[in-house]
Amino acid sequence: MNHDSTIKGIEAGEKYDGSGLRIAIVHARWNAAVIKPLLEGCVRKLVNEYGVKTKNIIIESVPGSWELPGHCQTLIRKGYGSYNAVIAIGVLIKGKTMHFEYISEQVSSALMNLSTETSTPVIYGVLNVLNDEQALLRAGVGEGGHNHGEDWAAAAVEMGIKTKVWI
Ligand code: DLZ
Repeated sequence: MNHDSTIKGIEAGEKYDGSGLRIAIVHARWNAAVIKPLLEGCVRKLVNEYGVKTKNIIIESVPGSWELPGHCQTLIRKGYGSYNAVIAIGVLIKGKTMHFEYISEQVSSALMNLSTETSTPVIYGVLNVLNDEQALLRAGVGEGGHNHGEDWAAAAVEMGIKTKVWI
């Protein structure tokens, strides 16, 4: 029995038009074998399903997940509100030390604070997993996997549009 299989996931909702949006993606380079399919799935969905123009998708990388909040903040501030949403992508895999717990907690809070303080949707594309297998399945690699990068694209477009109405 596959204990990873549950009823989790976003309900299919309204189909949003992302053709007028500018989206920034900041991804970590740690665990690149997982980051790559997540990033590809995310961009593919933004372009093919939501009509976001390739020229309006800005992709930057940082060394690891720890650096995600700082660089997302830089882009939001230096971009002077020109990004309708920022997607932070990282993969944290639990090891034998407390490293995972410290980074995971801090990065999560920092991304949430950044989003609420700047009124810019910051999409939480950080996987916090116990092992490589869990990470790969969530990047759509392997049987029964699902690419969470696609869900982050959907969240970015929906929140980008919803926020645009108010700002
Ligand atoms: C150091 C480190 C470790 C051990 N594990 C990960 C990880 O699983 N995922 C990740 O994104 N980054 C990891 N890093 C790197 C840190 O996030 C950070 O880049 C460095 O500590 C430099 O600040």
